[in-house]
Amino acid sequence: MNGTPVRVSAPAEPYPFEFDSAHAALMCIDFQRDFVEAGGFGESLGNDVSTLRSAIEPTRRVLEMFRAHGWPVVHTREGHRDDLADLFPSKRDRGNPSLRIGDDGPMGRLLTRGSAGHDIIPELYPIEGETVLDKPGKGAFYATDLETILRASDVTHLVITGVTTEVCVQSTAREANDRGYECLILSDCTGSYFPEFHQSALDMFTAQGGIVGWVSTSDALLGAVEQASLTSGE
Ligand code: TIU
Repeated sequence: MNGTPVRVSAPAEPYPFEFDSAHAALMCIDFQRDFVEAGGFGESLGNDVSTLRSAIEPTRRVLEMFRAHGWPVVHTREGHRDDLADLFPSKRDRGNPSLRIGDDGPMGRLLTRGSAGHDIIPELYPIEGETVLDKPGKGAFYATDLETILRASDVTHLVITGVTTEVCVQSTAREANDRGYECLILSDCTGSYFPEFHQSALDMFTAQGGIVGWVSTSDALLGAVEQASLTSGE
């Protein structure tokens, strides 16, 4: 709809997250088959990937809401160049895994751009007009043009979803916070292979008055946006 911008106040920890829709973007971090589906990179590290699935449906609802309003969406994908020239040996060899990044798996080469496993899951697949950002690291700002993209459209507030909570979501949120962005993580739209790490990461985020940012839920955000839209007559 791309109508008049609305002012949203979403219930959140440690206090309401307020933003002007003209300056907000949705981040969907690394919802890739390699992390969420069997046979991918996440499973090659010994993880039970089914633990991430609960984040998909709430994220789909939030994504639909951003699309309905015409608000910007950025999808990220962790992965490496075909020739692995951007893959540090430290990342390739850490943990001495049986399958390494770039090796062949059931969904093609693990965490390598162009392979089926590297792509985004069908449930949350990007549509035309949405940004797809490839990143070699855990944080989405490291070695990417994300900051330029956000500044070019005057984005100051980020709603963050994705996997995994304490790895790529947390790294991205911390990088964003240090760059002056106001960040809201939606707890039910993120997931970890370790439920206790999921909770700890969220707790660390909001402690000390919101030292890194805010945490809320998909329902709380959707309700707040609906309320704001009604009030503005959008
Ligand atoms: N292993 C794990 O929890 N996560 C990653 O390797 N990457 C992301 O979080 N995307």
